[in-house]
Amino acid sequence: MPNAVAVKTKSSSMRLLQVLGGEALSPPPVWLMRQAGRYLPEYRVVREKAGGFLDLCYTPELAAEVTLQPIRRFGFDAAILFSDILVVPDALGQSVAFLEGEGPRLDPISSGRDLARLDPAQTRTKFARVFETVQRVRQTLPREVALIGFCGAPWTVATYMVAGEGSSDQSAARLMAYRDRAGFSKLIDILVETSIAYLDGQVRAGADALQIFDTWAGMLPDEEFEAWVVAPTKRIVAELKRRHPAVPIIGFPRGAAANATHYLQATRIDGLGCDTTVPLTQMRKLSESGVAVQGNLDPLLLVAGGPALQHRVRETLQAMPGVRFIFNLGHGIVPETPPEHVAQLVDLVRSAKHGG
Ligand code: 1CP
Repeated sequence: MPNAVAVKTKSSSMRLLQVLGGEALSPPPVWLMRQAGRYLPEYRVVREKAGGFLDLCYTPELAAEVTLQPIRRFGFDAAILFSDILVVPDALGQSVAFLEGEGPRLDPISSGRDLARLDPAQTRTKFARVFETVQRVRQTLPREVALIGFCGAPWTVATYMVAGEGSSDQSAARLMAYRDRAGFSKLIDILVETSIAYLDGQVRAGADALQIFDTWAGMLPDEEFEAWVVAPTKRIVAELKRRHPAVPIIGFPRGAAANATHYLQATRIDGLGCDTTVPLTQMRKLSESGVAVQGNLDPLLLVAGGPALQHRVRETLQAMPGVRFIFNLGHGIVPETPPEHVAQLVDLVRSAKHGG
């Protein structure tokens, strides 16, 4: 049975929900990962005013403003809550800092004993600020624009919690998982439970759809992929579906195309985020398993613009007639992106004629 059957089209005016609920639309709905951020001058103004990056995430008035900025400027079909996946460890009590130009720094968790530092009960105050942002945004957004809530998947969030920073090979988390399976498993359990509470609160506050970002899903051997990517995501999706059956969930297991069919069937997500390496023909095939597919333009094409961008957008749309497809990037917008190229992209997607 296609996963889509369970999802009702909550509001026929939201094109994103129509596609996640089972329809193929032409032109497809379009939004972009990291559509709010440093490439927008109006974001940089608010960011200065907020002080630290986490202060921005926890100030509902400002976080709501930067969530809405790309909607005003480009008219996307969906807004994504402005926050960060590392709000979860921060709210749990692990110290998180964003260093200018260097990325996040956390006080690393290196063994099961360090887990005593994490306290799910204390997440309430900080999460409440994020939920207030969701509420404010939903009140202001046009009816036809969907609001996407999100969290990082437990595996991806754990890679930052264990290494204390971003890493290209996630070796610290992979090693902890081999050396201290019980401790690592406990960390993943805490993240599953906390992510459920976090996403549940976002839905109650007005989020129309959810995305689970598993940015670092792509480096694991199959048993580890099953234990740390598939199983935790499945638990989160099952519980959210039990509480909110009409709210669709998009999974984004970046770099894991080889395992995508298993991932989508086991987790029962409604939408599959595809990274830039997934061939368009494979995206079409994946959609036949009963999910909407989302992606997967190379973010660097948005920096380059011009004929290369036009060519690829056309190719993408031509590959998707009749497919439940959401136009997006294969990973987040980079700060060097000229905003004019984003406006061009939205025009290209909206004006293209493709079958379907
Ligand atoms: O200085 C600044 O303004 C900070 C830059 C920034 C921004 C704009 C960070 C720091 N996070 C964000 C916002 C953000 N992060 C959103 C907002 C909504 C949107 O517009 O999309 C979302 C959904 C995220 C998710 C996120 N944060 C992910 C998953 C998606 C992805 O891009 O892979 C990850 C891995 C993070 C961690 C993170 N936060 C920020 C940085 C620089 C990083 C990456 C660190 C690294 O590993 O190098």
